Amino acid sequence: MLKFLIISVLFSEMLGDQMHRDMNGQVFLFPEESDYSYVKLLPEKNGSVCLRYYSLVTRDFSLFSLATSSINDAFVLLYSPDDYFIISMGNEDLNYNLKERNDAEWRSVCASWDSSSGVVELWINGKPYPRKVFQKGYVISKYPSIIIGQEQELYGSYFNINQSFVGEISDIHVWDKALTYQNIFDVLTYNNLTGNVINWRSLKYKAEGDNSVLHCLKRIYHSPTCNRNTV
Ligand SMILES: *[C@@H]1O[C@H](CO)[C@@H](O)[C@H](O)[C@H]1NC(C)=O
Ligand SMILES: *[C@@H]1O[C@H](CO)[C@@H](O)[C@H](O)[C@H]1NC(C)=O
Ligand SMILES: *[C@H]1O[C@H](CO)[C@@H](O)[C@H](O)[C@H]1NC(C)=O
Repeated sequence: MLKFLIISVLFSEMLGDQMHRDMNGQVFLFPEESDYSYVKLLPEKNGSVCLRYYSLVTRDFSLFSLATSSINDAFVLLYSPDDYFIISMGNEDLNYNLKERNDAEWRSVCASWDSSSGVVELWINGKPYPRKVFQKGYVISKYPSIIIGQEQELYGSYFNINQSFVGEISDIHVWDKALTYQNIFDVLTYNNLTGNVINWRSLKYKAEGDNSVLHCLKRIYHSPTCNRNTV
């Protein structure tokens, strides 16, 4: 019992501190609804984001929230019930109606935006959705606040429990440019293209509330049967 207490105290202290580590094969786990648990990603420098997530929640939730001091929804990825994906930029929303089943599976998401042409690409599990043109010429200002687990109604704060993320999230990379087809291919197939703004392989972050870093669980392919010795 004492051992457990010491470990949990150390652990909670560690969560509030700034970390810098290689997160390869790790996930951020958000075990339950809250308006206080989040992970603030600390960028070295700001257009594209890729990540993977696993969640059973069917209400709205925030996957990625980047706010600047003047604009709270500077770059936001939201998932909404009935399979809508919302990309917000400069406080304007771009809606994607996916109409797929939200099965309990890992999902990969890449959203890429080219400021000069305004072309937006959304890739989900390797599938490109029809491209849209959005917020042409918009510039994401310096010093963004990037938060995972919560949607920022204000720069770095004002979270809504009804948009909190519950589940596992991993492989978050952010680039200050639009991604090419080859870039997306490398991210999704080889997982070997790292972000120059946020890099999962060298992640600086500060965790608050109830969340933890765990090893990614690999799927075990098996035939369900009552006799464990047969395949
Ligand atoms: C969250 O949703 C619940 C149930 O729909 C509602 O009662 C509550 O007011 C919502 N909270 C916020 C902060 O929006
Ligand atoms: C990723 O790996 C593939 C296959 O080894 C290679 O062709 C590609 O150039 C690599 N991409 C990067 C960005 O390293
Ligand atoms: C983000 O991109 C804009 C437009 O390209 C650029 O002006 C700005 O300096 C970038 N911000 C950072 C923090 O690199």
